[in-house]
Amino acid sequence: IFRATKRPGGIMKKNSRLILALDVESRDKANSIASETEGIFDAIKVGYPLMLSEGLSVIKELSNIAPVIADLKIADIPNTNHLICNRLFSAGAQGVIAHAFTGRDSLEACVDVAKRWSGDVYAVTEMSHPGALEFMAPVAERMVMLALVAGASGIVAPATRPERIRALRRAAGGLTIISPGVGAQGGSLRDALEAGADYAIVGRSVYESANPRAAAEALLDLI
Ligand code: O7E
Repeated sequence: IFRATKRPGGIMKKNSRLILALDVESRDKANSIASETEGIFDAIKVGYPLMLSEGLSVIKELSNIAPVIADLKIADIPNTNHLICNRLFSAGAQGVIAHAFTGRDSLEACVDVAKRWSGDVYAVTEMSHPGALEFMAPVAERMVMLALVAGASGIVAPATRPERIRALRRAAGGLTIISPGVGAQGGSLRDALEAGADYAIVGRSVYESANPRAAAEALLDLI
């Protein structure tokens, strides 16, 4: 049952291997940080904080600066997932984040829509916070297998636990691994990349910095 229908690697262009998590709550702030750091990040991840504050139109705006990954951690029945993904891709997202725990049919619904838009789906397996050890970590490898079977482009694995990135990389084969938890949550950029992450996701340590461009460049220097 684990015959993979994956599109390994996805379509994101691998350059700096850094993704900016833009969890600010105003369009102006988002645009100014994205512009200041233009050219550094391979993608910008936009989530609930910015989309609930400013609406989906921020996706198109920011995608003039870098490809946008819409992070609503989609976790519903297949039909609803289908509708959500269509909204996000038609708003200009290049990728979406979906939970894997909802099961194969729900994840496949996201992948079906993504394929139509030539976009990416990244499946959440094990999250970076301590609470992820309660329910997610024990079944994370199974969720990676599900991501492979469903045809996702990649998975999300925790920079706070590089040994888990290593284990999930073994299960994930050629899937792209994007990894949050660097900086504010205590994870090390180098350790995450060395453990097998393709990209590190960085938020507060850049957007809360007095000089976001310098903070981003300092990360580049570490790679
Ligand atoms: O801690 P920061 O400020 O560097 O931000 C990390 C970002 O990654 C933030 O948007 C958070 O919601 C997200 N994230 C995690 O921190 N841990 C996870 O396990 C998963 C995500 C996430 O983005 O998942 C989708 C890629």
